[in-house]
Amino acid sequence: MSRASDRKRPLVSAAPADPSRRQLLTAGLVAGAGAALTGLAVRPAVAAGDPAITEIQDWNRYLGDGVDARPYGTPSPFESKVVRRNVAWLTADPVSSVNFTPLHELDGIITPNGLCFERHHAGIAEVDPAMHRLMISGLVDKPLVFTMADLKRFPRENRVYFLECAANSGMEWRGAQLNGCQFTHGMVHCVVYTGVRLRLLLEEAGVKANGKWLLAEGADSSAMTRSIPMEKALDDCMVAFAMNGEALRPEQGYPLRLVVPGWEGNMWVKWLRRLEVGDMAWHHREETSKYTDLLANGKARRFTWVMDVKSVITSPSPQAPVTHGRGPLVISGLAWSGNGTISRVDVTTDGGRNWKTARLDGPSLPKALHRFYLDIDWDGSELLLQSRAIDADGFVQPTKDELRAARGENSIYHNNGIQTWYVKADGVVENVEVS
Ligand SMILES: Nc1nc2c(c(=O)[nH]1)N[C@H]1C(S)=C(S)[C@@H](COP(=O)(O)O)O[C@H]1N2
Ligand SMILES: [Mo]
Repeated sequence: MSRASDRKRPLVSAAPADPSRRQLLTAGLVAGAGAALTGLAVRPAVAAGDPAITEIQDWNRYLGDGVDARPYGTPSPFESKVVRRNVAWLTADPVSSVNFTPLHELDGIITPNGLCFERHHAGIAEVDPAMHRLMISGLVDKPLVFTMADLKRFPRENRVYFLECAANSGMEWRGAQLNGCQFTHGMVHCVVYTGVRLRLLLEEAGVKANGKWLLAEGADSSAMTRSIPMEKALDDCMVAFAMNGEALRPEQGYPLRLVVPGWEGNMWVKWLRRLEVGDMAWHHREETSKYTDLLANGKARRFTWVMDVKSVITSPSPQAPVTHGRGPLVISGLAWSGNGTISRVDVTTDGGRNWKTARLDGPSLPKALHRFYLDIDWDGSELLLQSRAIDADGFVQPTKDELRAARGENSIYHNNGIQTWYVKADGVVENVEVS
């Protein structure tokens, strides 16, 4: 496997955080947070003569748009900074590239459709659904071709799943690099999928006894052929035509995508047009150098499909600094595991000396994002914030040092190490590492 030829390897341009300062942080940090609050004493900052109270605003004076003005609603113009962003130096060309979910601006567990990160190998295919077909071929009793209308006559189901690119956090393997959870962790999204259980379609075609693998292929010009073991295909995979209640977005594979719950994003083939049943993994034929994890000794891990337990604090974070000074502070973040549900998230404010159990809030669904909070009374001193997730199978999110000890620093994929945010006294937040 040739590393230089891997298009996903980032062209590192920024220097990692200054190691001398990192030591200083570890040595000199004073625990900055008091006990978690039960009743919050938020003292609203009301100033005498506040124009928001004393002045009549335009929206109070004039009629607004009518119900015919916005047939498809979009966010308030005041939210215009909440957008997907890319990192220009990361890839040579935006057509084969990635952008990132603005995790620091979101709450709850569902990613709005227009903010789901995009990863394309050959740009967005604009597919006419009337011309779209899904073919099931290969080692089956009865090869089948479905139209979209055919697929919508199968019993359907709704499931909430996260999708994480295996390269998420891949730029952080050698040290803190990108200043914001949008960039360090934003290759993940979580939506409600509506679709048909893949098992139903495979049963319709009748998989032969030696049919052990599926080759999934997309209709875009990259085709994005991926091999999927039959046990997974028959377990919880879906072919989905809707996300968050509406048709898939073109960016996410309209009109049809494969859903491979808990497994790395590259297998979730978009614009899905063909499923070929075979007796061996296509990996063995043509893809031996892709989606492997290169170790320090030159060997590579392969077939690392499950996305490991992981979490990140989304606020405060470098793009979401603390602007209100000391007092009550909501620490909020996301946790997820490809194994199932999250059973616990611990949060530290002092770089890992003391941990508190965060409050998981909202639905706890297997292979979906989980939202956690820790409500603290910030005394205004420096914080080193970290979160550590534990999944229902007992897997504990490792530190970055533990990961590097196990895998070296040549990897791109599967970096689920604990993230550190350095909150300064003025509320500015920076991506750092502590050891
Ligand atoms: N047909 C097709 N499917 C694809 C891709 C692609 O380029 N073409 N990219 C894959 C990769 S690497 C990832 S991480 C996910 C990203 O899904 P998203 O764009 O919905 O975030 O789609 C996967 N499916
Ligand atoms: Mo990916």
